[in-house]
Amino acid sequence: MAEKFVGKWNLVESENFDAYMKQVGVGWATRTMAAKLKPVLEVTVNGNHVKMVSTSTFKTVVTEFDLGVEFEEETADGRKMKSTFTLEGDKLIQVQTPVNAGDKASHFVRYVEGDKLIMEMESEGVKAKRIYTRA
Ligand code: DKA
Repeated sequence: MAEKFVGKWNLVESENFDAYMKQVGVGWATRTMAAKLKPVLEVTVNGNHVKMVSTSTFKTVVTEFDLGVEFEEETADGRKMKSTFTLEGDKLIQVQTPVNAGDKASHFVRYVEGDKLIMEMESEGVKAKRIYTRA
């Protein structure tokens, strides 16, 4: 159930995020700035509808979708993507494919373990992990 993800979460750990950003084409200046950010993520769920708001000093990114339905999103660094989120057991899976040639696809797995929300990120074998705790 997506209800597990509901609430406010603070980023506390980030592993290999720079390598992931480099893989998907984020430039040096944005990577340097993004590495220092501690976003707050707020998740709300209404039936099949999920809203994720990530707030940081860089920008606020709102990702809103129905489970199982593809939608267009723009990443924080401005890449245009098509994403589909599904629930597989307790895991929220996001498959992200680029709209524009040359951009890279990504696969994200989010799950809650105790008071932690874990986000595993992957693009063409380059993996990263972001860990949030309940605010
Ligand atoms: C997160 O939600 C990570 C989101 C990854 C965005 C891709 C790269 C953005 C670069 C500013 O914790």
